[in-house]
Amino acid sequence: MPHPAISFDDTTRLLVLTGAGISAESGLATFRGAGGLWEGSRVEDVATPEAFEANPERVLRFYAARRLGAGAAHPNAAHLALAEAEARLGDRFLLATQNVDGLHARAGSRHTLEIHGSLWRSRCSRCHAGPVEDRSTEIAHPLRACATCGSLMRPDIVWFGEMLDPAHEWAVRSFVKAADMARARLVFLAIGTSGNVYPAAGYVRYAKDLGAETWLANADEAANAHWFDHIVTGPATGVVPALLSASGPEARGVR
Ligand code: BJW
Repeated sequence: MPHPAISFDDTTRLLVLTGAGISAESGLATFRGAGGLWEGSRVEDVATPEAFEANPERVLRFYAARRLGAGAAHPNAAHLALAEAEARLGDRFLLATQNVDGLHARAGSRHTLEIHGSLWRSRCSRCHAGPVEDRSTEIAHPLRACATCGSLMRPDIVWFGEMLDPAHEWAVRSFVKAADMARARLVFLAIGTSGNVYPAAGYVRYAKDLGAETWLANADEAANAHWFDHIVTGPATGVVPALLSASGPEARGVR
């Protein structure tokens, strides 16, 4: 059975949403699968402003350990395939990633919205100084004081209950609307995400409502799977390069 592939024409616009699963084969743990727990806690109990207020050291150790892992990891074939698709499509390509690991940029992606922030920046938890670059991996002593007000620095990460950058939301919606207004073919592709966390999990519905063809490439079931026209089950490095191969055959063997 040939690998399924998305068909592209000269007008096709491609909106991609990635999640932790695309970095799994680079050696980085996902959030909700096996090994996705942090010291016995669910991600919902660690990645919140309340968790930071209650025990900042614990939360900062979590992010220092994540920097250690992400710094040692390398982009894989799926990250590289997205960078190559962007090089072919130019402005007709947009990548929104929920990942904070920076691997898309290291693979060469440029039109990327880091909608949940970045591991590699911190900002003040009180006076909102920053964000500033932060490459610290000191798990034993993770606390840092803001140079402006002396309060604790925190990762420049979007936690549960916090707003995403409105400019990112606007960029996603504008990309979809522009395709609709130009009557261009729009393809939405989600990769390696469980479809549990909003607003990202709702992008597929928004795109589909405006006529997009929707694809999901994931290792397992996703919570929002019912909104996808095509579901390709498998590891990202195995399926994404074929899905994006410009000259690939029309999709076959997918449901
Ligand atoms: C492979 C693979 C391989 C494995 N190949 N695949 C609407 C309805 C209900 C609730 C809400 C709603 N709108 C907002 C909310 C509240 C909340 C929310 O969504 N809650 C849900 C739990 C229900 N959302 C928010 O609070 C967001 N803010 C917001 O909306 O502000 C406005 C507002 C505020 C308050 C109330 C209402 C509105 C902010 C969300 C921020 C999420 N932040 C986190 C942590 C920080 C980042 C970090 O530390 O890295 O982001 S949570 C965590 O989940 C992380 C991820 O980016 C995110 C998504 O996880 P992801 O990427 O999908 O990973 P997994 O592990 O879940 O799945 C991996 C998948 O990969 C699996 O399916 C595997 O099968 C697969 N896989 N190996 C391919 N090799």
